[in-house]
Amino acid sequence: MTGSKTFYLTTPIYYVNDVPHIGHAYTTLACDVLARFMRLDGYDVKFLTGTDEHGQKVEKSAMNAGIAPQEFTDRVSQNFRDLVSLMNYSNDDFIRTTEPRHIASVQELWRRLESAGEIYLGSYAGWYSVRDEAFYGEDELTTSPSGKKIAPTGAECEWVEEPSYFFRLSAWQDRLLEFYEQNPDFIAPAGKRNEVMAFVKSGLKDLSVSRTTFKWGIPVPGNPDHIMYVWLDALANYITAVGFPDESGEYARYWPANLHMVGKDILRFHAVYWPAFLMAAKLAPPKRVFAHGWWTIEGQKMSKSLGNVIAPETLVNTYGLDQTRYFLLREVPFGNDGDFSHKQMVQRINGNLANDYGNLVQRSLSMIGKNCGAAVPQPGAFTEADDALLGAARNLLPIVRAEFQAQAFHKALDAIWAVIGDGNRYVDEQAPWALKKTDPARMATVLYVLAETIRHLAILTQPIMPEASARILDQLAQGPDARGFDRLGAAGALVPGTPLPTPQGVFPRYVDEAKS
Ligand code: ME8
Repeated sequence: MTGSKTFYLTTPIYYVNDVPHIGHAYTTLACDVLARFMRLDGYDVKFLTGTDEHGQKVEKSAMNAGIAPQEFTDRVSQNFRDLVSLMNYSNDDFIRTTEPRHIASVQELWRRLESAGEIYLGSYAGWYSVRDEAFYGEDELTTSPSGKKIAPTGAECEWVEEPSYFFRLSAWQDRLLEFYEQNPDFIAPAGKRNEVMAFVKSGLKDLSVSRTTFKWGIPVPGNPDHIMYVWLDALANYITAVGFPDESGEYARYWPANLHMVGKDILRFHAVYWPAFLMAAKLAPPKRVFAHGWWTIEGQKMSKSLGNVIAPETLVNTYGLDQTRYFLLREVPFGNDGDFSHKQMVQRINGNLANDYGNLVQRSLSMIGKNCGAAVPQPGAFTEADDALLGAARNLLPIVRAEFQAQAFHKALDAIWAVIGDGNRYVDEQAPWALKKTDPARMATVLYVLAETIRHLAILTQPIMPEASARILDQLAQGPDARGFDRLGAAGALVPGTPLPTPQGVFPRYVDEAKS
């Protein structure tokens, strides 16, 4: 760890009223993959996830379950902590908004906003959706056949009238637009940036930031009849986790965050409200917000009523952990919506993993095991074909790094798989099994080139598939110190004669039980 290059990235904090599904697993997975990549690339990383435990929605769910909100959140937030080990996430912290550190942080943020004159007391009358925990204007709503007011997200709204504090969001319109202009990478992908800018240009109203008609929230300092609007509370988790209000220590080291990863449903909160709150409190806004797309299941929206909600556990138990991690990030261009289908999953497992990557590793390593005394072979002079393959493997890091920095995970994987394809073609062309009799020295060179190529591939696939990549690196006798990106290229080249363990398959084929 260099200590100088830091990278702070966050997932949304998830509402505890739901059990985790593929969508939650996806967002945190994308962050995990990026966090692992940055650590291997020498960064001092802080990767945060957690749970959003206040608000009317959670209070209602607790009431329905017949227990007190705190007991309810203690119980259900565990589901999200369990997801961490299930999916092999490497987060450095897990924040819960009911923790004392968070309550102190949000109350201080409030005080700063209030003393800067950014918050005033008024009264709110308008439409509110508990499901979205969001206010809507009359013009945004439609009316259902039964006369209910429906938000653009499909959520039902109710009329709310109560005293409320307001944040002067309207005063931030121009400064937000200026901020977006000056920071063209702040919102990604580009299409989403345009949407947010159009929304801000259309005019911002002051935002109601407190409620009085229910109790499950953080009290407003100096006026405990009010609790804070759950989004003000929730967004502040990102500064709480780096020690705010203490602005030395982790805050100085990691803030502003390099990346808030979110789903497209909550982009507005992160790209409009959050930078406005921060700038109003004289704190630095984050550097980037990436809004990824939405998963559907076999072409349909995921919903409890359709009974098609996929639990991450089901995916991991059915297809394997690294297979699931790979599929989710390879199948869909990151940022676009995606569809989960069993057929596509099986195609990816059997095609990309078993036939392409697995086959390259297995046939190369088993030939080395059988024909080179189970040790790294001694290469002779390299031919043009050898240099071409090694060059492609050694050139991967800058390509993959640029794609990761743009959160184009699918493109990073495409680049890695292009070299896997080159590797398989090289094996076919060089036919080391034939060289065994005709030219054993050349066979040794070919197998060395393959082993060295595989070493590069396995180092680079670690962020996506940590376990499978570790098993490949074990088979190349590459210990924990030999797995960082600083070992790519000649620096970490395999040493001829190093004994190797017996090779074992890493990517089994998926066989549909119904068809077997
Ligand atoms: O909004 N496809 O929490 P939440 C892809 N507590 N991603 C999905 C998804 C799907 N079908 N469904 C959910 C909240 N997600 C607030 C956040 S942050 C300060 C507060 C993911 O539990 C996606 O990341 O409703 C989405 O933004 C998030 O879950 C919403 O989680």
